[in-house]
Amino acid sequence: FSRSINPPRMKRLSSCNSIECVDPVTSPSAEARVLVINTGGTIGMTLHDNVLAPKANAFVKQMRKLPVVHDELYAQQTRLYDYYGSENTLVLPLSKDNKRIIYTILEYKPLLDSSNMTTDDWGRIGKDIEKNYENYDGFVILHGTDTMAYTASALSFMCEHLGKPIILTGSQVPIYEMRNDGRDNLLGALLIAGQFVIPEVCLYFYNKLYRGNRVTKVDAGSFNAFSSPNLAPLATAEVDITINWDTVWRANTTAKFQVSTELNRNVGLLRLFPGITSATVRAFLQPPMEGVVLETYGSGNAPDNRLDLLEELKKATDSGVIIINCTQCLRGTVSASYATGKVLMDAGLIAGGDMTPEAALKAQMMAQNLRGEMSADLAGAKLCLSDSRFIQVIAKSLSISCKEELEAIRDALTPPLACAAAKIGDKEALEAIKEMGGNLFLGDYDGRTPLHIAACEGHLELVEYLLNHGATVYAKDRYGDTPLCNAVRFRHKEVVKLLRKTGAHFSRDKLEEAGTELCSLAASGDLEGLKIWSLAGADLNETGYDGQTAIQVVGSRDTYSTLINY
Ligand code: ASN
Repeated sequence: FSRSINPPRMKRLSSCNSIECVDPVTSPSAEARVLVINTGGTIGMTLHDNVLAPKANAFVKQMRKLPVVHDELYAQQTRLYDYYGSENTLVLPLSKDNKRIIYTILEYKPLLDSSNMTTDDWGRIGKDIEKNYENYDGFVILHGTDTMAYTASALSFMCEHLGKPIILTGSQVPIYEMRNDGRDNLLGALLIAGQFVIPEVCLYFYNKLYRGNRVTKVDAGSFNAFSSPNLAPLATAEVDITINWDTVWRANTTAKFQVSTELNRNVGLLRLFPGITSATVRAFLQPPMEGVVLETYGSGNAPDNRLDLLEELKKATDSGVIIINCTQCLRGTVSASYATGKVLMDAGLIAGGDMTPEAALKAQMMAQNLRGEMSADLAGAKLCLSDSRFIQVIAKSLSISCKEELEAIRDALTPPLACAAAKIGDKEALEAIKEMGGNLFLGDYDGRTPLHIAACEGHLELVEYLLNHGATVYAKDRYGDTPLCNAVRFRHKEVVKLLRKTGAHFSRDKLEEAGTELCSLAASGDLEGLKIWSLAGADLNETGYDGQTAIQVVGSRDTYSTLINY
């Protein structure tokens, strides 16, 4: 974005006179921004010589004509196109929760049928997300369905320390046709990407949000084209959108988001079948092959009377080829229950658990569950919800016993309890809440999370603990404030540094509006205040409402250099 082309946001909203228009002062969190990367797929295809193929430069024009995905009146009233400097930015009608989702469509050239996708295309998508990461709350990738599960798996491993949602979607019928699934899929993906901090690469299709590395395409002729056989959906979009927060994967890190595009291309997928020859297996395992997913029978079995086959596999693993054992079955896991499975372990294969072959192809460190692609071994799992004495006592006094009601009590009680613990810096209490199955990243009635509170109080150690246990730096409270805003406001320098290291940043609006606040700090000689804003990412050259910068207001070169040398 070029700021010089774009007038500031307040100017954009000043001409707004619609009664639906949300006051940006009282509801600063009312607008969310989503980047839509259109890579192709059926969703934007048209018929050419009786077959479907992508059509360039048509998608945005079509979207603009559909009132359910674009509110032209709001765009005109708020000078959306001037502000973003292009007509590729659209806005959804007001959501049920009074939220506006503004989305910019970046169309790739050429648009691809996803059968043509390569690892280079995955790299391009990853890098575009990395480049635009701080400008958007979430990302939607329009993609063909044929290889969507492969791209979703690859991206899930390429994105390290992800803190925002990346949602792939597409359709089975082009959005240009009267009866189509593209409109609903796009709408659902946009609403989730703009409203929920789900820090995962996901796939949204037919009212369900799945973890990207758990899905596989199961139906070529149904709108319900995908299945996640070994993991329940992360969210369902029925009358309401319900997020299954217990299943959402957390980054648990204080490191910044980055995309790694180094993928090993010397990998392959080999499916066993009765009668497969050892010559086929040998040929497949020849250099430069470095990693193979072997699709085996049932719970990870292969003939234990075919010494010729087993010898080829052993030779390959001995020479350093990594071979992962995945089942051909749609559902279930590889386990060591049969003699026909043990021979594969003896040959040096690694058990792929319940991973999809799509995910297994990309996972580099097989023994570990890197991005929730594999179910944990639950043997010896610790306390579960119904074991928690505290919740039990409350449930008893309310005459509650069923699991759903217990969960409802837990979810209602844990955020305020966790916030109270965060306020007094009580790590042990937070650990106890986590033990009883409570999520430390959920907000209270005002959307205030324990991380917000710890940031206000300046409890550095607790901030670090929370970040390492699922808290997100992108959580916004009811007033649109993030933990970073809170730490700046209460001037906790070390907390600001840690949050910044983890990838926290001010929103684009906040940065543009910061000029006036900075000038006012400068006018009162509050250098400490200016320093902390600058540490949080504010630009001291940003102008205030009267066109002056904070540095001009400070007025002295010495003070200026103190500031910039900070
Ligand atoms: N062939 C199309 C693609 O994968 C299928 C689809 O998108 N429904 O690009």
